Amino acid sequence: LATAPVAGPPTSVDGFVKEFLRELNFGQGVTLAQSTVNDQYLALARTVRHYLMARWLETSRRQFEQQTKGVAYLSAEYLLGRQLGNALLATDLTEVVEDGLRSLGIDLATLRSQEVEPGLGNGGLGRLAACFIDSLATMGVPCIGYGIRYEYGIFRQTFVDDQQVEQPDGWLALGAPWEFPHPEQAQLIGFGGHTETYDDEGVTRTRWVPAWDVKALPYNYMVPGYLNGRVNTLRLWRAVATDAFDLKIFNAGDFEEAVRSQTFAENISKVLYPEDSTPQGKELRLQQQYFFVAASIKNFVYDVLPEGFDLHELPERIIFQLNDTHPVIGVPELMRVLVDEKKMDWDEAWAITKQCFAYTCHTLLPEALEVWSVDLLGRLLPRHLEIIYRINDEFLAEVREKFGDDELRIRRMSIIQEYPARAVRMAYLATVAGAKVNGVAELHSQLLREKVLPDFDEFYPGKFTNVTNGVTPRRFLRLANPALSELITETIGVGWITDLERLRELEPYAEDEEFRARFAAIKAHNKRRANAVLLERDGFTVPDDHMVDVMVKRLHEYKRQLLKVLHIVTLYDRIVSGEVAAADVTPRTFIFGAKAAAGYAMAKRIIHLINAVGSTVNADPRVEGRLKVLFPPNYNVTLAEKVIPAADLSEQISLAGKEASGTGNMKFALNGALTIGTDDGANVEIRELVGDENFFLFGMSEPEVQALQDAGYRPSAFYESDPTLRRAIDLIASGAFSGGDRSTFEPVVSNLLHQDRFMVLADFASYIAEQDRVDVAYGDQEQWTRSAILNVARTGFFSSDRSMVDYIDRIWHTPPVR
Ligand code: DL6
Repeated sequence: LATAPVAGPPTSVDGFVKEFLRELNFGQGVTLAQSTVNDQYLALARTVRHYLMARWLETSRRQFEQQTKGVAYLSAEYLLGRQLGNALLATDLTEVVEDGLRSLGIDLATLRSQEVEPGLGNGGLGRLAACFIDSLATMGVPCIGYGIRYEYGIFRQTFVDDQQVEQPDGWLALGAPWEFPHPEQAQLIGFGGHTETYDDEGVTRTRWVPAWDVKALPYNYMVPGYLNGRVNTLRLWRAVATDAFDLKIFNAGDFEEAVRSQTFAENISKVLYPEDSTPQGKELRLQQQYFFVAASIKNFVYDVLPEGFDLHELPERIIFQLNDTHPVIGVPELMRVLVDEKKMDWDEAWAITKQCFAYTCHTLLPEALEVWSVDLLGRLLPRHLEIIYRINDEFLAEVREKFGDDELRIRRMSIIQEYPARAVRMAYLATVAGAKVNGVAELHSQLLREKVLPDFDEFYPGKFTNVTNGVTPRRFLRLANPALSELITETIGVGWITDLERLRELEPYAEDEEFRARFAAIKAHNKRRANAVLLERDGFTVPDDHMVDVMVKRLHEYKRQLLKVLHIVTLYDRIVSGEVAAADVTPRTFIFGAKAAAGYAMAKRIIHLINAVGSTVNADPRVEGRLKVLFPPNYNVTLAEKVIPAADLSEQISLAGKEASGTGNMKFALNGALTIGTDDGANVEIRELVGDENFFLFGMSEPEVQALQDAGYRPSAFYESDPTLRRAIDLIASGAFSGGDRSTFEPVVSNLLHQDRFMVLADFASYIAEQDRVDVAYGDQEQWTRSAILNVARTGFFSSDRSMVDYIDRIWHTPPVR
């Protein structure tokens, strides 16, 4: 197998049926007549796997043979979404499978809905990682994605009395047909203990003596390229105890104690931290980070590289891309491996390490920049702390050399923060060690350089760069929107699926009446399709003639779901107060999707408020047929694929300067929704590309935000001077949405009036005015559809394939494998 190309199974309908029945019989151990939907789904997944297997083996054989430079994408999160549809697309098997299953009386769509998506990520950052590995496979670039196989992914959200309740997400319970465990490639990962020096033939060396260790078991997943015969690998690590249990203690009858170490070890990969943009700073989290990064580096150095590989050539062979600061502990780990294990000279090792890492920052919120207390690090990873200290000493000596003894600057730039507690600034460590540092949209990269890391930008000219995020057109257009994909392909050919800029060729069709009619019919079709899903999972639907206005993303104050709520309350108030006749209001359904981190109290209150406003609005006959608020719980990739193609309006309303990029904004525009948004993150680039006339811009720009901040922001001043705003806030405060209870949302109201960190009140008037323009624009359906088509035609730039080209050109310099 290592040398011969492997033949795949037949791709005829008959061939497929045979393979499928074989899997059902021999894999699941059931006859067709006995089989459940889950049996059939598992058998189908395994059958499709067969079709990918030859390509997978062949891809890794060639990558090994050619030893070209590859990417090791280190990410604590991969928000993959369902696998089956993507695997069928990548192999062009959808029709064969559909026909084959039909001949057995089975509906492919039913089996597809049986799949539980692996929710191994929180939001944008994890989904971005999934898009990137898809693109790299499609472009034939060697890449291993490394991460954690969480037993429980992002929690399943339910609502009880309008409030979020988190349920565990046991995504593995019904079987995990896409994974390949490789226990024989397990790695031992140490923790705690102490370091000691010893004499190694006249050289004093250090070794780390960990106090305890866990085993990291790799689970491989296929990452199929689109119709190109390539399959890359995603390798996720699971933690297990080195000794499952202590038999002596077990025999003595203390069963709990006997398995204590097992439970302790397995906790490391038990559950995803459900935090987004607010890191936890918890010991288990650091354990997770070190666990997966150390296992990945060991795996690469000891198993992936050929025997006898000269580690001085490591930078020509691999780039470890750090997806935010979560994997940054990999920097001292590689140093430890090179210096302590491979006995390399420190300076040589550091020269190599600095070329092997690159760092992507995904935030601007100061509280989201990870720091680890020196106490904790020293206790859990004593050798790594020593290495970090030395890196810092040498770095600060260089700073002194360049800028003199400017103590303030030294303190500002030190990797070790002294106040309020001694801690390691992981973003600084990543910046010092990274060959390149990038932000994820033009504005974000600019602010990163100018505001977050200005000293470093000055010290390292040329180190900072930008790569604007992207989304995979396979999943988010071709799979999610089959009807639009068909129209596009019929109009401009299929090339757009791997060359999304070709969507530009659609531009002239915005003026074609027949094309517009078909485009509009597809939107209507997608709304019906979303309705069928919503009806089945949540029991509600969007009325036929409504504008579909969607805000789906993690719940965070900076994203400003509250601004959206104030808009809804304003529209509601206009009608019920008689200011506007219901008949004059554009019928709209507002769809929210948002999970709040379990420990983020304000975010959970906002979810409560959205649901409460929804309950009141939806039950009020005065606004019936005009306003509707839907909040399907448990928004995830699977739901996104149905809701986004149905949207007319995309809400991207964060305070300028706070959203690093956003990727939902790209998915909506690509699927023909118009955006109402601030000049923030990638919205800026979307607006520039689609044109001002096809984008609803509102709110302060980032410099205006800064100016208001500097002048002293007083939210109450806006409340006092804007009667519309006052009415909306007073209505919430009055208990109108909480059964008359004024206390329920008092914390939300009082936060808005007295703090309002993200300036909801300052942007309110501008938002309402722009929303009124949206209503007017929606009244002209022909023009609206023109704009929607132009949004699709002009947003090909946001393909993650383009992001990958930028990473390759600006950071990685990795060629595709022949
Ligand atoms: O880059 C992916 C994604 C961006 O699109 C979002 O704007 C940004 O909020 C998100 N960042 C995080 C930060 N988490 N941490 N650390 O999730 O990244």
